[in-house]
Amino acid sequence: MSRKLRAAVAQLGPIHRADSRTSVVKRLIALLREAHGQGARFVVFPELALTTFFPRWWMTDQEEIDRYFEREMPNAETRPLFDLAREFGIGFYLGYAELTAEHGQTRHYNTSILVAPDGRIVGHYRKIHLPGHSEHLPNAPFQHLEKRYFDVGNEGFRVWRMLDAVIGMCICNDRRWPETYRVMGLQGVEIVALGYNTPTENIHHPEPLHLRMFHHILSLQANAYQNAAWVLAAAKAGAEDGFGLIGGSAIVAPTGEIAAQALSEGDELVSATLDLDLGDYLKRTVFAFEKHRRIEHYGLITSRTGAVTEV
Ligand code: CDT
Repeated sequence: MSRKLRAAVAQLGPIHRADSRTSVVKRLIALLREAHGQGARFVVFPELALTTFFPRWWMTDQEEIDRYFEREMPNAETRPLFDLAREFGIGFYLGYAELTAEHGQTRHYNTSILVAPDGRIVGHYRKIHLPGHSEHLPNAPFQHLEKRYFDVGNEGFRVWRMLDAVIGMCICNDRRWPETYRVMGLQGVEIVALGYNTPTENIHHPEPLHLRMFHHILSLQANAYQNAAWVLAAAKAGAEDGFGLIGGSAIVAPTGEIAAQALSEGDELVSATLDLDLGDYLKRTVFAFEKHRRIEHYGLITSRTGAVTEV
């Protein structure tokens, strides 16, 4: 008998700078109720789901920056979400900005958590591939200051067993890098959960708008297939204070096919029934890692960061 899991991605429309966390959590709760109505047992919320995508703003006052970060999770604002999820018996992924202290040092991470249906936080991931820049770009239409506001994640790409599935997490830009999925694939991942905030415009190069969506979905489909895993991707979408984010939240099957996709740029839930055994034939055949991988030829992947042409 194949293992089935009803799961959903909960896309959020824009969150403006002036929006309170309390108002955002009400929206998350409305999506959670909808997910429950559709029989979902696992819901993926976006990256930095509690606030606007603040790395677009240049800020120098650390107190102002720290207002976008959470010092504990759950906290007073998010507790109602945790409580209702536990009541419904729904597990979830939630992205937020984490402020913590490590060895006496203050750290800022772009974080996601995996919360079990009983309300326990079972997994924690800190974004590794931080995109953008750390200096002010006065001529750009907006900033992408993740390299300024966040430390690089220090916990690797891990997986957890929850809801009878092996679940891994990553965040936004991580989804463009095959290494992200392969490290999880080598731990037997069955579901990769991820949230994202992808601007409609590339501030570094004039890129046609349609390519933003194409590269997003291409990355999900290729990596789902190559690791025979489900990929559940939840966007924050629409215009936040006038700055556009792509939608396109999607559930992609281990075959690389799109099982469900959001149509709007607003709050929208899409769900699907995941057959967790669907990827097994790929793991036994074309992507039987233990038979076909040739690690003796992959050394450069971990010994070299940038491309060097020696010919
Ligand atoms: N949030 C985030 O990581 N956004 C990046 C923008 C990079 S521009 C190519 C993303 O990969 O979508």
